[in-house]
Amino acid sequence: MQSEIRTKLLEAFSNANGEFISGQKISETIGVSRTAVWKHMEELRKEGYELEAVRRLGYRITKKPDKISANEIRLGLQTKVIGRTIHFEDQVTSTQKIAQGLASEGTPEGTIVVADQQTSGRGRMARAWYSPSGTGIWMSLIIRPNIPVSSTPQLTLLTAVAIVQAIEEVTPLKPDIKWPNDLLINGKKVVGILTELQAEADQVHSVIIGTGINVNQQESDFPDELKPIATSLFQESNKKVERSQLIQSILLKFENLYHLYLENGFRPIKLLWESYAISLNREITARTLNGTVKGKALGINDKGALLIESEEGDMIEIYSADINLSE
Ligand code: BTX
Repeated sequence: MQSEIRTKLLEAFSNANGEFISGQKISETIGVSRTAVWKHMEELRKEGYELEAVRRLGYRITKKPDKISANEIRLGLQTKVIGRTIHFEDQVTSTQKIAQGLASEGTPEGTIVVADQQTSGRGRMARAWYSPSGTGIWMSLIIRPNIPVSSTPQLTLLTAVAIVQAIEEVTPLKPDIKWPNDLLINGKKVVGILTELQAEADQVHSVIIGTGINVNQQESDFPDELKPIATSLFQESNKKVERSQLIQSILLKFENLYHLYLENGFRPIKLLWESYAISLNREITARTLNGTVKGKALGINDKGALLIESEEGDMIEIYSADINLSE
């Protein structure tokens, strides 16, 4: 009951778009007494909301805490499918693990799993992803596209474009994409993407796209080994970013690009991706499970693989690797 009132209250403020709403109107809309409204306002204050109360005008929210919850993400979310089912937890081992369980149980397409903190966040090839509380976005999205397994790397690239667009919308920053899954600002990693599949033969059951974004960390918040290679949106812009707002923007950008992809194929996504990529037309070293390739990155093909012209002059397609850019 309590949380239902809270949801309605936040919804009323969200619909008011920053304008004042009278105590009377709030009490009518959510069906509680004016004394109860006042008590709930006090609760919101304790949670870190800043409220302005003006006689005769009523109340308005002037600042929301940077706290993420299912409600914060849902209120004001403009998508139709993506992010419409939200699983939020304060602490999890890995949102990927929870998303895999939900995907097997048949959760609707577009379900997201978001946590404030991960204790065993993971990157590719069993590497660890540092995911402390209160500062980052640790999120897994479940989708069920009707595409062959071989096309699924394209979704990592699509996600990277969606996140760049969202960061550009919410902050003054312009991240670069380093193939296949890193977003960098001033050469340091601010976002990592991990795409995992549930598939059988060539039939994709679900694709689970994990996104880790360093949002409000200061340099001292990173462990020493990450300080030289990692950064956050706050470090780069000197402005705190409201995580739920960035999540909403990512979900909307993703939904739009995903429609474009399902209707028109990978080509438009490829063009967008290339416009943000820093690894193209440069000498790179790609470390793959099968060895190291040195050469010039020429572009990506229609499957999303990186095309490298090796030092020996061969054209090589790479589907998974760690890339070093030569200076
Ligand atoms: P990756 O394998 O490309 O990158 C992992 C490497 O990045 C690590 O070995 C380390 O050097 C560095 N690293 C670790 N933590 C951070 C960090 N917070 N910021 C910058 N660099 C870091 C990238 O893998 C894919 C990461 C996906 C993370 C999301 S979070 C939500 C979802 N749940 C989950 O367990 N993983 C995904």
